[in-house]
Amino acid sequence: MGNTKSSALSKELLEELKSNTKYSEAELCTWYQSFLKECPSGKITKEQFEGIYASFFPGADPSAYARHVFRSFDTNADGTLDFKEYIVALHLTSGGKTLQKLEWAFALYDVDGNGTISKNEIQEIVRSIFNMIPADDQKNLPDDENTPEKRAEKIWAFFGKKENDKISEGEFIQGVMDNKDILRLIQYDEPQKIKDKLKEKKH
Ligand SMILES: [Ca+2]
Ligand SMILES: [Ca+2]
Repeated sequence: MGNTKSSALSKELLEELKSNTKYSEAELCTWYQSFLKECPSGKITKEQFEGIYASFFPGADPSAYARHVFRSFDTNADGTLDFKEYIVALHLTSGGKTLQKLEWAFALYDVDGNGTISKNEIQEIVRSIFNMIPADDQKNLPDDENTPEKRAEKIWAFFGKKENDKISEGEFIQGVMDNKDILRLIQYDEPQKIKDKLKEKKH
């Protein structure tokens, strides 16, 4: 820290990020500078990440969802998000390709990271999403998806699974691609707003 090396992106990382995202070299370099300004250590901790979510959902409890999102972005599982993981996250949630987004969604739902999704894992993520929906909006949800249990049940039934079955990554991606209704049920739309706000902050 503090030396000139830490304030510049390495060539390797720059090339890697350029080829894996839609961002230009200039954008990446600018973001790296603001990233270091906000996180001088070069890493975002889970607490900081939860704090960002909390600030965008003053009337709700996004902490569980934020923890799951954090886990899904922390690809090397070291408990922090470095610049690379942060940029991949930004790319995925703002403009990534559908397939990449669905791979990420699978990782989000695969809570224990064992490569399949169980019904419990669906329930857990859906519950964390519900914590972010204001009570007033929950009242307007359709009757068969207005509780975490019902919504999880609906998703599970769509995949045609029995209670103790598992959903593989391939099944998950294909299923969601084939059915826009399931896509709507597995996601929470609000994070796009968060991304927009984060982007505003950068300019
Ligand atoms: Ca990490
Ligand atoms: Ca799993």
